[in-house]
Amino acid sequence: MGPSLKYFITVLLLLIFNTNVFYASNINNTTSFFKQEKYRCEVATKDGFKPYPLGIDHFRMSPLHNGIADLYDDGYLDMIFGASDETFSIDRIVEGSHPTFVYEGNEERSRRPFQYAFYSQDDNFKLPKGTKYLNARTILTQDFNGDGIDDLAVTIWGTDYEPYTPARNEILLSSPNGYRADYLPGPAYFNHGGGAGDIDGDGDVDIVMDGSINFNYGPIHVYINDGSGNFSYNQINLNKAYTDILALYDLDDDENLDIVAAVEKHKGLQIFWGKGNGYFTPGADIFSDDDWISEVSYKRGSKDTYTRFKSWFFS
Ligand SMILES: [Ca+2]
Ligand SMILES: [Ca+2]
Ligand SMILES: [Ca+2]
Ligand SMILES: [Ca+2]
Repeated sequence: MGPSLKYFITVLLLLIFNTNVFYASNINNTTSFFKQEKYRCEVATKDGFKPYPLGIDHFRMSPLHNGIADLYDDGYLDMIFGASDETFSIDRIVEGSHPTFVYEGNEERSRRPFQYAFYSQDDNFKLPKGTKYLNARTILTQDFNGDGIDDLAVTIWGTDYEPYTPARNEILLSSPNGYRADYLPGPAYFNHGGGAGDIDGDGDVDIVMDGSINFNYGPIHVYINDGSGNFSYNQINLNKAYTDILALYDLDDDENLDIVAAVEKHKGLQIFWGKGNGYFTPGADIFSDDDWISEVSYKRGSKDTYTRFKSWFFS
C-alpha cells in the first residue's frame, strides 16, 4: 500500500524575526497565503461567515480539501469543501490504517471526480461549472488573470488507494461570463501541496505545486503566468524525497519568494531558495520529527528565533 494524504491536522509555524520591519518585503503580499490568512480571519471573527450546512454533508466536510475565496468579487466570502470520505477505501478502514476517521470510505467519491460543495452567504450564488474534483488536496486563492476577482488553483491527487490513478492539476478563472475551468499544463501526477505568488517578480501571480508518480520522489511543478492566467510549465528537481505540503514566503528578505516544504520521508522541513526568476536552489533541512505536517505557515518571531533558524538555513 502506498503512502497517502495526511490526516492529522498539524500546523507548523516558522518563526522569523526581522528588525527592519519597515523595509520588510512586500512580495509576501502576492501570495495565496497572505490572502488565505485574511480570509480565515474574517471567517473566524465575523458573524455569519461560518458555513452552516444541513444534513449529512455537514459531517462529510473535509478538514483538508477546502478553500476560501470571494468568488465573483461580490463581497460574500465563499467556501469550497471536498468530502472527508473521498480518500478512503473501506478496506483501509478495516485495516486500521486511518484510525482518526470514523467514516467508511465512499466508493463513488473515492474513485471519480464529484461535485465539491460551495457554501456562500449569497443566496444567488451561482455554482461554477467544472468544479468536480477528486482529492483536491490544496486549493489556492489568488487573482491569476489580473481582473481583481479571485480565482482558484487546485492540486489534484487522484485516487488514494489501489488501483492508484494520478490526475492533472486544475484552475478556475474568473471571466465576464462566470468562471471557466481548465487544466493546468503538465502531465498527470499525484499532486499534493502548492502555493501561489509572484516568484519571478514581474507583477503577476505564479504557481508552484508538488507531485509524485511513485510516492517516493517527485518534482516541483512551476507554472509561470503570462499575466492573463495562461501558464507555461516547468519541472524542477530539487528535493531528496517527496515534497508533501509547501508554502511560499520570502524568508531572507531579498524580495524573492522561497519555498518552505514539508518533506514526506523526513517528516521535517526543507527550504528552497527563490532566485527571483522562477527557479529555486535547495537549502538545508531544518529539522525532523515524527509529526505529520499538513500545513506550513510562517510568522515573524523573536530575534533569537530568527538567529537560530538562520544558522540552520545556511549550515
Ligand atoms: Ca463571493
Ligand atoms: Ca481573476
Ligand atoms: Ca510572476
Ligand atoms: Ca527570498
